[in-house]
Amino acid sequence: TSSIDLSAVLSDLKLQLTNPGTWIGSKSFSGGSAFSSSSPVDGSTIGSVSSTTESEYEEVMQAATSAFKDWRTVPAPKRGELVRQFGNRLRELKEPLGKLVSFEMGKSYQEGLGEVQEMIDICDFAVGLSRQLHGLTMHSERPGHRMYEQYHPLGVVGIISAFNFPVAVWAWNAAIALVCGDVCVWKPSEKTPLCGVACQQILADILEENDAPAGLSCLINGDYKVGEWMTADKRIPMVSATGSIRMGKIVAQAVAARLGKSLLELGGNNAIIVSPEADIKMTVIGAVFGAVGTAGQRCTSTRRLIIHESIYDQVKEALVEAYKQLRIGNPLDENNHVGPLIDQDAVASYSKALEAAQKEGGKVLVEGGVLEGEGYQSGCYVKPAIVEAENHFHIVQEETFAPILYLLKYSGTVADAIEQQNGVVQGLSSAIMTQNLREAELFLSAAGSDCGIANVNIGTSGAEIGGAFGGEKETGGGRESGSDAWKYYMRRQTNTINYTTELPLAQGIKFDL
Ligand code: UN1
Repeated sequence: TSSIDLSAVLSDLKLQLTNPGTWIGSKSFSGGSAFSSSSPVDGSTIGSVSSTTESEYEEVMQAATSAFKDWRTVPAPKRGELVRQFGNRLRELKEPLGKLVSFEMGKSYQEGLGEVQEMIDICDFAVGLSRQLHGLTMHSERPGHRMYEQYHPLGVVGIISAFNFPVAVWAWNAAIALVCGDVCVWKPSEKTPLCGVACQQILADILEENDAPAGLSCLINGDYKVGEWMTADKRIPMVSATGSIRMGKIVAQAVAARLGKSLLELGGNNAIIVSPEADIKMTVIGAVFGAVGTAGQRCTSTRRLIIHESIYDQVKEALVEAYKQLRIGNPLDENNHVGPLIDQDAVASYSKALEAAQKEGGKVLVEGGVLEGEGYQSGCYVKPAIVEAENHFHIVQEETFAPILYLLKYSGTVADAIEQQNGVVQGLSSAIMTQNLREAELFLSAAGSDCGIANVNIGTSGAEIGGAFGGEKETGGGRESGSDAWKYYMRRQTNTINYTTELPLAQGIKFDL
């Protein structure tokens, strides 16, 4: 099971070796220069995609804006019906799409399937939501007046997504945006463009089967310049961007300069606090999956363990033992735990981080290194490493998108551990392992974790779609996916209706004519 039948996957997903990169529903354009997508699994080229040209972008935006005019008046539950069908089609195509994700991005096949499952789940969530886009009613201070609020569709939503979740993060945005009455223009990562084309075609088929406007879902491809057209474009009221803090700052400033809205989901520097009252077995499972799952390339990956000194050696030894069991290799082989990094630039950042950690005084506990030879020809496979470090090290303060786990120590109470956990610029995910109710509740309190996600007795990664996903501080403040994240995809309107023959003014103001 370590290889995939690529031609079967491509044909199931209707992909070619040369694919158009610009799509309005199922209508495609390929005027721009092509760039190729290669697999970090074996280094092979999977296919290529054309870059979107400026005139193609203009066509996309015209189609999207005109589709919005129709879509916004379609009843929300009818919009939900379209998303329901999309979710069902994803159920049918779960295996080939999961394989493509695994092959193009390099995560394990199980995780590729898990990612498609997140798409299916968000579709189900969005279908239910389509009957619940409700506002509040208020009591007016004036007699014979009624006051309430409505949520209306917002417009064209620009989606910029990252390589590490090449299909799910788009689906979180698209499924919610579509039931909210918005239309989507999506720029996937340049590193995973075929996942983008595959998703576009699946949704485009559903649009056609329903005679829905093609411009409801558009795809554009290319480098940061293509992204800049969107961030500068006044026709796009909201840009939802997932990626690095560096990218997020550029997007936020460009969108804010025209007073648009941005929804940012940027880097994390996620820690698990391990209290003296932790269940060690659970801690090891949570920490190891969090640190090496997806080869450490989740926004929610566990980067730091903050361990109480009294159990430090015990946890350390258990981790070293667990790391010995890890099998690194082809992610399509289900015996392997750890697949490749996305590309050789990522390998270089990994190596640099390990060097930097040692220069700052870190002590390597589990040796890293780039793997060579049979099965590792792509040059993207690295060994998960563990380094004993201190929270203030520059390198520990940064998010390195690779399987490097820093062990930090705390003495004192859990409050000291929380201080270290919060002592970074990022604020995405966090966790505590403890069976002590007081520690757990303090961690979850206003004086506890400052992250958007805070877990007790599970790791930092693998959030469910039902909750709002995102984080604070330099993680960008956005919330996607479940809970009431949908509100960001709509515009709120307050309505006051007077059903009397008088016109009293609010605040008791008299204005007699
Ligand atoms: C991401 O890394 O951008 O919580 C998304 C998780 C996944 C989503 C991660 N459900 O780990």
